[in-house]
Amino acid sequence: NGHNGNSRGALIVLEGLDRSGKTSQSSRLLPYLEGLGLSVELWRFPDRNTYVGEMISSYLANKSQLDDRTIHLLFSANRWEKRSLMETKLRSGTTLIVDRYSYSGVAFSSAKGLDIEWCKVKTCLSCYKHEISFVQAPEMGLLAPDLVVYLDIPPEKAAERGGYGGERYEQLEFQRKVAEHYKILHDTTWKGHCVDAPLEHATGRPDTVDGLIPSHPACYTIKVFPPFF
Ligand code: NYM
Repeated sequence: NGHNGNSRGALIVLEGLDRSGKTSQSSRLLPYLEGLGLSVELWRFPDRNTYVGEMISSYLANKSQLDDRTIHLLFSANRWEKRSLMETKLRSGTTLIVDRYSYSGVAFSSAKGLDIEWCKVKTCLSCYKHEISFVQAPEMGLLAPDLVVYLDIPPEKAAERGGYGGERYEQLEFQRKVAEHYKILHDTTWKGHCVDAPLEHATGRPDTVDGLIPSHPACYTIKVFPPFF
């Protein structure tokens, strides 16, 4: 019923480690949702097609060096530059499946151990734990997802899948840290929220996760989280 003019599209986010299967899952989810008669688009962050995205891409390819905070803010800026188009699409009834979003921003940057002092200077809002407050702050005001699916895979298994592509961050040791930080997000920020199936308002299908591949070869479990912002 995404086409009746009144209902907006749903913002569905897929998160997980590198090689966790987000791309396979999103390309599976797309035809599934289209089959339900919805208008759907597949997005991903970083969006490398913008000027900011080019800077990110060059950093990831080790062709440029950037301070950890700088790249953190570029990832966030890359979401901000797509925000209004995102809102327009959702309001016009298009459902967006987004491969990575703010959760990647938080998990990857905090896995690098961003400076806690700067974090304190930037926040003092006493609403989030200091370790993650700075990295979350630039995300405030972006559109909250209706559904966040975390593809939980052991880092060792992800590393076995056809190897990493050689970009920055694609190393087992670092991915282990990222997994820990996704878990910290889950145990702190996400804790206490309850899933109220907001997708129901958006598409009438609270069970959209059915479109994913639960028994995808390898061993992740799919966790569904509510949005944190
Ligand atoms: N990444 C992605 C971040 O560090 N912060 C972010 O905010 C986002 C969206 O970029 N290793 C990292 C995760 C990945 C890398 O993503 C490139 P992909 O999905 O491989 O294009």
